[in-house]
Amino acid sequence: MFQHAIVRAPSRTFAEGLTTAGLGRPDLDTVFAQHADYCAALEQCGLTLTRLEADDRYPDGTFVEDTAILTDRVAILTYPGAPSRQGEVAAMRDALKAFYSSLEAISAPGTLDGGDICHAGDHFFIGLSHRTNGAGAKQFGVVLSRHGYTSATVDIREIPQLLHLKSGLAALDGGRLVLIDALKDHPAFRGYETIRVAADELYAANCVQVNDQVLVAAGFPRVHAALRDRGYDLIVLDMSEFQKMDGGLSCLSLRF
Ligand code: CIR
Repeated sequence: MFQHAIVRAPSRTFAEGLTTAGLGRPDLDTVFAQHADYCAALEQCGLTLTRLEADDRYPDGTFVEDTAILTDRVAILTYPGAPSRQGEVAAMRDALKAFYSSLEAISAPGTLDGGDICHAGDHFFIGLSHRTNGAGAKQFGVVLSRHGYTSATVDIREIPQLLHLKSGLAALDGGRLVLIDALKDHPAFRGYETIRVAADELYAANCVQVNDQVLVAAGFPRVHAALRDRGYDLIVLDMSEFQKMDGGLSCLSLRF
């Protein structure tokens, strides 16, 4: 069960962040409203929120997931692959000191974004992407094995729709995978029960289980039906403004 989440309010410079989506410029009032709804949903799931202050220097700073990976045994600060985002880690380091006695960290020449890390129980999938490089993935794998976790890498660099591995993959109940068709044949996912997401609902693959509920983006009825059929209780959230900046549900918090 998760008890806590760390979130960071969107900054007023949010619309200047990195994006490839081509969906237009986000409307700031709507961004703040959608973020408030997201935070309320986490609280509805029983989590206590630590809210980091917005920082106008970091337009992408609200996507806190990319700055750390939190596990039962260790917290690992990342070194984000986008230079404009590397300064975001400092505020996360300060926040995590209250919860973890020791912090590990990825360092140059390694780069790694938290969005590329998906864990199913004690096993981690590490996306090799245009943000997470081989050195970062290797450093991360070494830290994991020192703490008794296993891992496998998944190269997504040839899948243009995916910024991060978790843009197309989510793990539910520690072992059931929600994944897009483009990932279905990857050997790392062999043996797992899967819920498949078709290309036209790809954005909904980035769903998040928080205790007894699953947060899922609004507007993707087939993914909603597939999850409900398996008994999941959904909280459906409008994510339109975050989608414009390539961000999904998981990116907006760190849950632990
Ligand atoms: C970026 O390009 O870094 C941000 N605009 C979006 C980050 C999304 N994060 C995530 O998927 N974990």
